[in-house]
Amino acid sequence: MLMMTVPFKFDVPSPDDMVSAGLKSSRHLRKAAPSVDFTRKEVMGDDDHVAVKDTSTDPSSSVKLGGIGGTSSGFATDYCIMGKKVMDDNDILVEKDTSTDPSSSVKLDETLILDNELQHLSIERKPKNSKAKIKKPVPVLQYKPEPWMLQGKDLEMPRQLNLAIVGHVDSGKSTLCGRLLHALGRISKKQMHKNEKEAKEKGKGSFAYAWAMDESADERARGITMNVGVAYFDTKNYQVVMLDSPGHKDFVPNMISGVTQADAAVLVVDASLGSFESGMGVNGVGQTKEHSQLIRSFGVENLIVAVNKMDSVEYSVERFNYVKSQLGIFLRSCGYKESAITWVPLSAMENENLVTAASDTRLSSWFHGTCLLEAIDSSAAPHRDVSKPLRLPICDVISSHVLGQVAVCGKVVCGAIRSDSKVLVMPSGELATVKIIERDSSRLSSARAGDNVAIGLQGIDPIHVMSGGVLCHPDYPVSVASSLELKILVLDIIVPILPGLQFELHAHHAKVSASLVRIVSLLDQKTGKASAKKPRMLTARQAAIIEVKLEREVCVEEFGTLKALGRAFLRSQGSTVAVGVVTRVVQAPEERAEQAS
Ligand SMILES: Nc1nc2c(ncn2[C@@H]2O[C@H](COP(=O)(O)OP(=O)(O)OP(=O)(O)O)[C@@H](O)[C@H]2O)c(=O)[nH]1
Ligand SMILES: [Mg+2]
Repeated sequence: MLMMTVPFKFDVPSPDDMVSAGLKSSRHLRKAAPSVDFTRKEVMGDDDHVAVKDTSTDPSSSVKLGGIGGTSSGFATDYCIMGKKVMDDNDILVEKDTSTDPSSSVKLDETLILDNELQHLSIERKPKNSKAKIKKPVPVLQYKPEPWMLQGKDLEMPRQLNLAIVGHVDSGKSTLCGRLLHALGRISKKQMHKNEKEAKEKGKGSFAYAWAMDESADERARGITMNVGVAYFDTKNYQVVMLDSPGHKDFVPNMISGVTQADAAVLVVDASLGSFESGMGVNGVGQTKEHSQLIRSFGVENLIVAVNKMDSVEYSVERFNYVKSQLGIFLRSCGYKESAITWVPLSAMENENLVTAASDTRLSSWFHGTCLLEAIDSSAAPHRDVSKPLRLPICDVISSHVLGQVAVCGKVVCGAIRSDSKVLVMPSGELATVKIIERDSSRLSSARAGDNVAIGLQGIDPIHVMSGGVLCHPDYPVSVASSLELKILVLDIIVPILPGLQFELHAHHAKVSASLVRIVSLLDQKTGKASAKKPRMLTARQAAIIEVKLEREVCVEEFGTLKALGRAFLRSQGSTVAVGVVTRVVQAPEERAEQAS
């Protein structure tokens, strides 16, 4: 039985909120393209304008696509994609032990993958007529994909690869992204020249390439990335959706939210003396480690490690080997297999080993592996699951001339969506008609699992559409939880976790205040078995089953049903205290009553 708890409300903004509010949330902006200026309410773009609804801070606020960087980048201009955070697979083997706790619904003999997808979000408005159109759900087992989902000319488009760029602050992530885009012709000469000139004028000449990604005035003034930036480029095998994450520790929530959609990741480390060490946390917590853990918890199994700034160590093979051995030990401890890590020494600044093999003999004399672009192109194809009913977690809600008054952005995590079909918008339970589907500004008639798209909706009041919600197949609504049972792994915390702890729970793009109702059982990390003793508290590195009460209903699925919607991050006082997976969804009472009737 659940303990009664008083719903938790943040009377002061949480550290995560303060970070996000200052940033208008960690939106994924389409970088190197006409961008959203969050400091202004309205900015007209050349081709279109976009209004971005930031339901987290001001439901009525809107901004329009404009051109901080002008429209000369050669990128399409219609809308911006926003997204936020993530966590993933820390494999803990857990065996079911119903003998100790029959109430726990932990699936035995399963590999626990702690996955997490977070996006900053705070939904203040309660939709009217909650769950108005939800029919009695059809059991998912009865679901069969329709023929159009498995064939059609849209399937011939290049596959998308959502690529997260992560790593310690100042390791050169944005510079690397900018360099890649420039080398691949995605940034015009004119735009590059402008960035160089302006960066120089501001005394930040070395950030000229990073400015292709860091477009806001704040980011440029501080010389750090705050929001996750999105840019596109093509390889032989993929259309890559590049997600440039912030490395600064204050912006981990944004990083998490940004990489929630990642299929693959590039971990950028700074090879220069002292910098690699600080990323590893020699003088405190380093984000090289934190990001590697988080990205693993999101289910990203293959990692490309870009050992950057090799120019600053004279392309020394000894330094590269040192970085590789030190970081390699840690990555293996996070659960990455040796064979799943590709090591690429490079210099983003000097454009060595990015899109072609190194030309500097100090590097080419000893490194004969793949350049970064080849490594990205060789990434394993993401699994596209169309066998399950449609789930599209809403990353953000926008409106534009092209897409219409109500449009959403996000990645289809399973199933497929087609123009002119109906979708169920959860958790409001309202039906809407899909009018437009766009992928990187190209119009599609349908989109399938794995596609990162913008969807224009019709026949729905915007009040019923919110980030953190989920577009579903009308007959198969996603679960809506008011309480959850979670299997968690506690991170390196100092203050123990006790029942009653109030925290923020992040699941895909949803964020909600929650409280720890009880610790069901402690799990032995080696055997995965629940210990007989009822723990009073949880400390660093412990694994446990817990029950949490949510202040507001959230769309989630059990991890065993759908991984992408079954991951959760627990954050308190501005840091991630635990990562977990949903083992049981306790549905909202009204929904249970409806289903019973
Ligand atoms: N020497 C050298 N400096 C580099 C290289 N790549 C980036 N830098 C410099 O490192 C600094 C930080 O670069 P950014 O690209 O902003 O780093 P970042 O990882 O995006 O930083 P955050 O997003 O704030 O975490 C800038 O001054 C860059 O010029 C490189 O290959 N060699
Ligand atoms: Mg950056």
